Amino acid sequence: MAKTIYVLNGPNLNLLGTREPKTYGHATLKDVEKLCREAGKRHEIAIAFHQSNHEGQLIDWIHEAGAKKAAGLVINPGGYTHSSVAIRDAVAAVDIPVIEVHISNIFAREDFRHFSHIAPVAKGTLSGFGIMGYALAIDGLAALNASERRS
Ligand code: CA2
Repeated sequence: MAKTIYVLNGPNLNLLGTREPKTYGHATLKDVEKLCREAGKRHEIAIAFHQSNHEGQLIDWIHEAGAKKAAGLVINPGGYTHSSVAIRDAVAAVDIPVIEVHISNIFAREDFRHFSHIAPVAKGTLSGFGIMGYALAIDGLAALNASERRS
C-alpha cells in the first residue's frame, strides 16, 4: 500500500498569495499543494493536503494521520504555532514524524513569533525557506522513512 504524508496548513494560509507578499511571497496555497504533490511523486508517496482555520479540525487531521500510521506529517500551524497547547498535545500524542514548517523566518520577525509550542515536540522545524520549505520537509520525511526501512 502506498505511504502517505499529511500536509496541514493552519489559519489564514488560505490567503497566501493575496496579501503580505513581502513576507510570504506571491505563491498561493494551490501552488504549495502542487509543489507538495510533485515532491510526493518523486518519492512515490501520496500527499493528503489540507487547510483549516479551525484548531479542532487540525487536531482531528493530526489524529487521523497518527491512526493511519502515515509516513509523516508536515504542519504549518500558522498563528497557532505561538498559542496552541492543544495542537502541541496532538503532535506529541502521535507516533509519526512531524515536521513544522514556516514560510517566513519566524526568528527574524516580532518577538511573539520566536516561541513555538510545536517545535519541542516536532522531529524538526524549517523556517524561512519560503514555500520550498514544504518540499524540503517532504524530502526529509522520505529520507527518514527510507533509512528506517534499511535498519
Ligand atoms: O511563516 C509562516 O509560515 C507562519 O506560520 C505564517 C503565519 C504566522 O502567524 C506565523 O507566525 C508564521 C500566518 C499565516 C497567515 O498567512 C497569510 C498569508 C497571506 C496573507 C495573509 C495571511
